[in-house]
Formats: sequence, C-alpha cells, structure tokens
Amino acid sequence: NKIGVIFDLDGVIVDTAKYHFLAWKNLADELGFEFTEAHNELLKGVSRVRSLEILLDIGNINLPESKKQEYLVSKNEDYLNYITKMGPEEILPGAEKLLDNLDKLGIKYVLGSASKNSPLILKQVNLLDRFEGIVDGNSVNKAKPDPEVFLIGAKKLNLKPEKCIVFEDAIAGIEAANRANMTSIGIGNKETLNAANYNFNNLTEIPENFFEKFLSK
Ligand code: B16
Ligand code: MG
Repeated sequence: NKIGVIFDLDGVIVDTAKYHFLAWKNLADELGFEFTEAHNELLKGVSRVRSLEILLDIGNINLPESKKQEYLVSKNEDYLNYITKMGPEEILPGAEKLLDNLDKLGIKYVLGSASKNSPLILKQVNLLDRFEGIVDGNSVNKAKPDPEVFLIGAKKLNLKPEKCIVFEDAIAGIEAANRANMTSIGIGNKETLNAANYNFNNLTEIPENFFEKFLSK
C-alpha cells in the first residue's frame, strides 16, 4: 500500500514564473515588442525552447536557428541573475508543512519539473536534500504534456504510476500526470485545471489527512 508524491517546481513549490517573466520581457524589449503578464501565462510549465518559440510568435519574429540559440543562452543568464538571489523565504505557503507531513507519514517524494535549473533553485531555497530524486528538463526527451517526466519519477520512487500523486499548476502538467495514470492534483485555478482529479487553490488548503485515502487503498 505504498504511495509516493511527485512535485512540479514552478507554481507549486516556488513562484519562479515572475523571474521567467522579467527575463523574457527583457528579451522582448530588446527585440522591440511588448510582452505582458498575460503572455507569460502561456509559458508556464512549457520548456525553455518552446517558450522562445511562443515568444517569437507573439512578436511576429522569424529568426535563424543560431540566433535562437544565442537568445536561449542570454535569457537563461538573465534569469539566473534573479534565481541566485532567491532564498528559503520564497518557498510558497504550505509547501514546507506539506513536506513535513509527508516525512511524518513516511511517504517519499521526488521533483518532476521542466526546468533545467531545478537543482539550483531547490538549493537556493534549502530544499534540495529533502527530495528522494530530481527529474527535470535535463533528464527528459519529451516535455509535458508527455508523461515521460513523471514516469521517470515513479521509477525513482520505485513505485507503479498508479501509486503516484502529482502536484501541478500547469494544464500540460495535469495532462502529463493523467496520461501517466497517476492521481493529478491541480494547484491554482480550478476552472483552468479542470482535468485534475483534485483541485486546491494552493498548498495551504491540503488537509492533513489528505493522504489517508490513498494509503488505505
Ligand atoms: P528553465 P515547472 C517550468 O517549470 C516553468 O514553468 C516554465 O515557465 C519554464 O519555461 C520551464 O520550467 C523551463 O525552465 O528555463 O529553467 O529550464 O513548472 O515545470 O517546474
Ligand atoms: Mg509549474
């Protein structure tokens, strides 16, 4: 009756979307078009390469491959300037309490994120050592909504997919969890994440006894 948990990073454990926004906006400024917070919503949970494509579409800009590579590097350098200033105070409300609860129950957890910067971000907020493993943008071939990231997570947990519970804030992530045959928990807007098996506005809303029903199955 063992279960395990897989956490998305951006939008679940920390809000790095605001730093992605600043870095992408800098690039859009340089290219001469407006990039808004509403545009940024389209990039949540999406890989870095795909994010650039979406951004260039918004600006109606065509670039040669070499230039794209250059911008991917400069955007990430810019983003890292914000990330390296992060600290534990940026952990989202309810996240540490939830991890404490899982520790108490003996339920293991891994990370399942699209971000290639995941280890650095977890280190900045002092959470790196708590995770049983990290599956991130460096370890997958196919981005969410492909289930690959979560299926590798299940392997790290040594559990069958149906014994895994995924916390996600992005539509593509919920789809990936559902396709992996896992329990999906949508964190954020219930209407947006209506494909999830369970919905909460944020991690503070998860009841302490939430995992009981999965343990007794
Ligand atoms: P990086 P998640 C995702 O993190 C972000 O939501 C998305 O906006 C970003 O483009 C992606 O990581 C890649 O991040 O540029 O750091 O590799 O939500 O999957 O934890
Ligand atoms: Mg996310």
